[in-house]
Amino acid sequence: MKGQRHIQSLLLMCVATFLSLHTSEGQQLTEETCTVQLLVPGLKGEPGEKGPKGAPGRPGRVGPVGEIGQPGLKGQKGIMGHYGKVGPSGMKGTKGDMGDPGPRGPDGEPGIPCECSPIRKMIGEMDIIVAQLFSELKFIKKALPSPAAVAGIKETDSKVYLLVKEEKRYSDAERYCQTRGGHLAMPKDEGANTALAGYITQAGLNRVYIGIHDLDMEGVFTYVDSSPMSTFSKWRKGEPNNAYDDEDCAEMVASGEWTDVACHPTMYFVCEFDKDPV
Ligand SMILES: [Ca+2]
Ligand SMILES: [Ca+2]
Repeated sequence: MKGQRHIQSLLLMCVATFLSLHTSEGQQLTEETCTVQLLVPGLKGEPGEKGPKGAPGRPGRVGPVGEIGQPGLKGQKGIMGHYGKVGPSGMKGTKGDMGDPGPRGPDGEPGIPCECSPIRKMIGEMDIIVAQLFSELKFIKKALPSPAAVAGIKETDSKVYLLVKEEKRYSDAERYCQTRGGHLAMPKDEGANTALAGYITQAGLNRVYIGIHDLDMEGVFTYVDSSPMSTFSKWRKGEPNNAYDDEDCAEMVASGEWTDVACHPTMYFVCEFDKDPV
């Protein structure tokens, strides 16, 4: 390229020279000048010294996407991250211990005057009665030998006797005792009979109904609980005599002896109750 361009420049110089000579001096001179100028290029010279390093070229085009690589080894544990959001509320806890008492509150409003003088008077009277009863009870406890005496009853080892100062027929008297869980008194040995006799005497009485009768079969006395009269009896001399053919019940007199009597007259009586086994 470089050589061709050199030849072209030489040709242009020849043409220009020809045109200028053609107008002033003649054709012969013109031919001589061009012949010298149209020779071939010279021999190739020796290679020059290596030039300086050129400037870096422009970056190439972006290459295709490469294949997915193999997973790498697990890295080391990172540093602690930021705190997360606050979680939902937990379950209600157990009740704690009671706290110290608080300070005293302010005084309340004054109350409305009540019209309760009658009630106050009644309460005052009751207070007096209670005090009197308390005083009497204290005296009785001190004066009497046993609680049984206070209650108006008499006790033996196995029985509790209650003298009832209400006049009743035999059947009503027995019903009264049964209603309270007992029977008319049934002395079945000398000890029980003596205790009953003492009870009657102490009360200043002459006779009471006891739980003995021959209502089921004339002449055959049994206890009111239907138990038979086997070994013990305390009939007064000449009794039972079934006087007027109308004596099917029994009473105890102050001496402790028994007599058969009619069942319909009313008189005091003694109930007996079994003691609860201790
Ligand atoms: Ca009889
Ligand atoms: Ca009789």
